[in-house]
Amino acid sequence: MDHKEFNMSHKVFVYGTLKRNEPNHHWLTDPNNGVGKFIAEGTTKNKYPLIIATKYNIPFLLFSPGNGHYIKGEVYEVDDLMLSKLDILEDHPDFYIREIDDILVKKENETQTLKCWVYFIKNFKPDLLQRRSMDNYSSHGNHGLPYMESNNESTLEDLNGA
Ligand code: PCA
Repeated sequence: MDHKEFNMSHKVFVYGTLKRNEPNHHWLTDPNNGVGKFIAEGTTKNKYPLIIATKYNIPFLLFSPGNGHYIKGEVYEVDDLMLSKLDILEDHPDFYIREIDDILVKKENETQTLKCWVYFIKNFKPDLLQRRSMDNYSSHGNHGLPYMESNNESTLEDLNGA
């Protein structure tokens, strides 16, 4: 076994712009960011609200377990460098907060539970729970709210109601 394999010790479940064909996916495939290896499609074991919010149409998984939907996404195996790059993109822990959660993955007719890192929003104004939530994000969906790049700081206020 080579050393590269040894280093790939983190699993990350992505549900938003990091998925394939979404606007931030290139972060996971850029070799300068380290290793990001697609493992499987998966679904959260818990329900959460997945919404699009702020004027930049950013997808957010609200940490409100039991509300919303079982969320569909993709599991990647990443190395230390890639995890640190994703933390920069998501501005963890100031914007998104990375937490371990159970992700269900189908493998040869069996369902496995994988412990994965997931980027949640924990500090949000309660009225975001009233928004329409979805189970499968795409920037190009028929919601008509395509993702726009932003400076995370400028959107924090929007989210917290601060
Ligand atoms: N990027 C991360 C969190 C939300 C987002 O747009 C993801 O795809 O999981």
